[in-house]
Amino acid sequence: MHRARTIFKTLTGPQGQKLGAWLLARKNGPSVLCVAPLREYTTPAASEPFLNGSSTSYVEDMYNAWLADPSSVHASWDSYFRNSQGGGGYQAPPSLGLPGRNEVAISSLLPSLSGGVSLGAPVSDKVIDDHLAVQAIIRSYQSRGHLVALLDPIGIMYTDRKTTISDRFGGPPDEIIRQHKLEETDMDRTFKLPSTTFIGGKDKALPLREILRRLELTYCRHIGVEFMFINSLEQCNWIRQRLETPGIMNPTNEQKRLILARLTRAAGFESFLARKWSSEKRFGLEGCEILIPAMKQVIDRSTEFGVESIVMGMPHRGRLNVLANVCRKPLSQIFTQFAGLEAADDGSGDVKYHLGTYIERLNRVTNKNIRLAVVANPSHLEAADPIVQGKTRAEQFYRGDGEGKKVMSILLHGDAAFAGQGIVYETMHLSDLPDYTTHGTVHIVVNNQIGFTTDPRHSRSSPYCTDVARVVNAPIFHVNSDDPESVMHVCNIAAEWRATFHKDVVIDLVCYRRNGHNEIDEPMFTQPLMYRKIKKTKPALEKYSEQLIAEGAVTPEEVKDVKDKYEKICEEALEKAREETHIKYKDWLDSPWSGFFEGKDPLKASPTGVIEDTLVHIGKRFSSPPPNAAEFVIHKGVERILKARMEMVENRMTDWALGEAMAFGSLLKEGIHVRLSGQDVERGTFSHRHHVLHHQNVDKATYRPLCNLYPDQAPYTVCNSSLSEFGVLGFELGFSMTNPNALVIWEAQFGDFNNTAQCIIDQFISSGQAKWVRQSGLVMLLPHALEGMGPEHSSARLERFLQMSSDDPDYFPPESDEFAVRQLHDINWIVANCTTPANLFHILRRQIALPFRKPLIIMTPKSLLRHPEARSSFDDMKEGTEFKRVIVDAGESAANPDGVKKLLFCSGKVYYDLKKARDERGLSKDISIARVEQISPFPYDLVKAECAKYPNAKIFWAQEEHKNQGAWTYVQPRFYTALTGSRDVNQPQKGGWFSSLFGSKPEPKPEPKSETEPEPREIGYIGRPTAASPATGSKAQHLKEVASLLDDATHL
Ligand SMILES: Cc1ncc(C[n+]2csc(CCOP(=O)(O)OP(=O)(O)O)c2C)c(N)n1
Ligand SMILES: [Mg+2]
Repeated sequence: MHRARTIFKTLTGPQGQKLGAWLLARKNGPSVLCVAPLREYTTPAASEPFLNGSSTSYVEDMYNAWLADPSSVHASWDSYFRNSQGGGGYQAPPSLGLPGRNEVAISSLLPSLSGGVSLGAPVSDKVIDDHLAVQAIIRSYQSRGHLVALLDPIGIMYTDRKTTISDRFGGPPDEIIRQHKLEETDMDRTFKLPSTTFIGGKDKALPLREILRRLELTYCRHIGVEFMFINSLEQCNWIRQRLETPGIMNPTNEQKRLILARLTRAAGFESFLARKWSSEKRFGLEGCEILIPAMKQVIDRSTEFGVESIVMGMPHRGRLNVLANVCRKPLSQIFTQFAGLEAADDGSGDVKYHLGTYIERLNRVTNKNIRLAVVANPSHLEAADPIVQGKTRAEQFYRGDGEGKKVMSILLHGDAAFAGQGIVYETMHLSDLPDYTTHGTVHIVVNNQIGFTTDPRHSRSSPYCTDVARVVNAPIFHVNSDDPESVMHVCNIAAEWRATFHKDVVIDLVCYRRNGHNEIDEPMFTQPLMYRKIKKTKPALEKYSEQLIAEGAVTPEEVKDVKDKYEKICEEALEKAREETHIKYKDWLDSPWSGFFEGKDPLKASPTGVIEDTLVHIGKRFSSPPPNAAEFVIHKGVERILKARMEMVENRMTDWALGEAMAFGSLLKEGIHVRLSGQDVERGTFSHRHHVLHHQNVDKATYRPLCNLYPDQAPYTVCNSSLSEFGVLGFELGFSMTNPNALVIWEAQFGDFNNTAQCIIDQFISSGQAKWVRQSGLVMLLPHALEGMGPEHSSARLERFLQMSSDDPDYFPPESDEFAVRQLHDINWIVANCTTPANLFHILRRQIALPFRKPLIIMTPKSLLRHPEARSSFDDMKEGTEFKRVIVDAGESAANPDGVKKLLFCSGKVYYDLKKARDERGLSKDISIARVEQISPFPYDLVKAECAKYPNAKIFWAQEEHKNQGAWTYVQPRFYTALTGSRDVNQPQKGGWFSSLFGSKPEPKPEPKSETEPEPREIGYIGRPTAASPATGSKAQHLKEVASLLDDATHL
């Protein structure tokens, strides 16, 4: 109803309404709505009386041929045209507009239109109105034909929020019939076709009946297309041509057999699993088996257009089938996942319908090599979308595939998730941004008209689940998944669209879910009517087999043969799988870094210091205006910044921005691509960076100093992103997965905004390696510090990152030269809060120097960006220097450690406040301050040594964050371990299930045995009390809190 009502409205415009109503009124007569066999519309108009509208093109052809060579036409035409010359006989037909070559004007059709008006007579208003009405109807079909298209294989009116069963099958509703004014005779009048339709083929005019029939069959049968919102006429015409041209959808028998074979495999795979593991969850594809032939068609066609590598993302539904039948992952590996075997390699693994894969193989249809990757994903629907895009973009970038001709992405979606998840929108908005585009993605929606137990009418407010794609002008092809040939047709168009325009396109496979949400779920609890219908619906494979047998394209024996052969393949694979004793997570890796790990000592990092010449060179280039400074006008403020930078370089000093630039520049020099992405990163939120200089008088004229350091340097990408965290952080994570030899950095505008990307942090960054043996060296820069700016913009929620760190608070690893690197190797990510530009320089460079990759989370400063003390000398960055996990006090306290009464540990910006207060209060001898720069993994060894150095000092952790926030809860037990050694808190379970799983802990250190042995030293807390909010909104309160913190810290 909803769709029917909408199409009726579109047939408005005074005449359009009448004609549209007429069309629908004829349900008892030879209705144009009665569905003729699909391919009949490709036949030309039935009758072509001499000189009626549809044959005028023939006359014109003759005339043109005669003009070129009179002897080329029949003598009778020769005589006709000869007599007509100059005599007002034949002339190229006029039209209301300016007719193009070979176009037919309305007036030339007058005899057939209005019965007896002579040629050359003025065109009546009625004729013009009727023509305009016909044009409006054609346009209405193109715009809204999809609203009445027969898209739903189970006949549920899924866009209607009130009724669930379609009444379209009962004929058009009465309210549409009521309005008609035109008579039955109008149906045989011939109308000129506008240049915006291709339904005529070579015919430039058609009888109205035929126009409507062809439009119905194009737009209202099994394909419903939304494209008229696209602003480009070229693109609209492109689509119209591929849908409307008579004969465009005529698959050969060979193609039909291929579709059938693929459908057989898709269905065979699910039924094999169902039989072998009937109680296992697999999120089968039953009801949408067409997905497999569809994806293969998109891939085949894209390969023909030159694509060599496809990165795919998809949810649970049909995932195993895609791995098996699209990627052709060995079936035995898939079946092994059902056997409940232990893993042979590291990691905690994931369930089978989340794992990724990477396959390189020959495409048998195109005979070209193709690489297929399915990115591993968590249960969180759609979260993998930006990851796929980032990975795709990176592959394009490193291959120099600037237009996306070689690498492309395909994203699969469920109908409920596509409509419901905001990340879909965020990802869509990256699709056309210069530094984020993947030059077009083919989106395929498995639209089974349900999400778990929820109907569309309760899960979305839009008519279609795909409406989000309209924001990027992507054409949307809804297609009835029980019509395999229509599905293949839209797949071809989608692949060609992507290859032609390099823009996103959506295929909405309208299907059903034959089982419950998973195989052990009962759908009748909640969708009884729907499932009654589904039970009566024949599987698509059965329907299509019958169709092809009836057409004579295959024999029943062949159908059976294909089925049996696949069954045999599955059985053999299962036999092989049974021989396996372990599963290997590495078999499921989506981004193998071939060659990266080979030949490397896994515990040896390269040095991070660089020679002074390099620092000077980068510093000077970074501080210089564009080489053509006379013409390139930069802002006076930027000029001053550059000058100040240059002075610093001349004094062998760096501030924060210079330290960062030195890290980037030196990596670029070494051939490492650096990519910095995030909101306003080019200038820097705090206007400290200025990596892109803007000509003050010329639009788009920019200069990027770090791109111009060395002639043979690696590329530097710095790009302002869309205002998205979830999408962009995901994208950069995907980017970082492609090439280990790149430093990929995402910066949050303020650290607190990372929480809108929490899913990427939880599901991918912190746990990605454990679940999917996939590494990433992604860096997150999160501005963090309490600067009196209120509750927001103060906290990047350091505590959350630390809480998710996987190092054991009770375990002090064995001390050795490899202590630091081994800790890094074993942990899930690194969390740091640096206080000097030199340490920032080293920690960024260390990301690449390590023989493995770990995500790095850095709390970055705000006020420290310009703090006169937060500077580093070149001496701290030169060869032989390295990242300092802890920066110890080298001042007066260190000179006489025994006299020190208080040892303060802290991290980040608060150090400078503590130091200032201490020095101002004359306590430099009494209080020593150590900075923990790398908080996780915890520097047990250095903390232990520092505590030992000050035997008489009381030890405190000082932080500016509230007690339930910041690093305190993370460091507290670890200080204890640093001071007392490992503790076995698992002791009660010793020998139990957990210790058998994770191995037992080292023996605990004995408790002090005698009264003479000292009690372990305690660690005290100095900082704000617990609070619900990260910071106060009152400046006065903030200052009071700071004063109190400093008083506590300096109190002896
Ligand atoms: C972000 C998120 N929220 C909730 C869920 C729980 N969940 C799993 S499947 C599902 C229904 C998905 O429906 P749809 O997208 O239509 O896919 P289908 O299962 O129908 O193929 C839900 C709600 C989830 N996996 N991810
Ligand atoms: Mg669904």
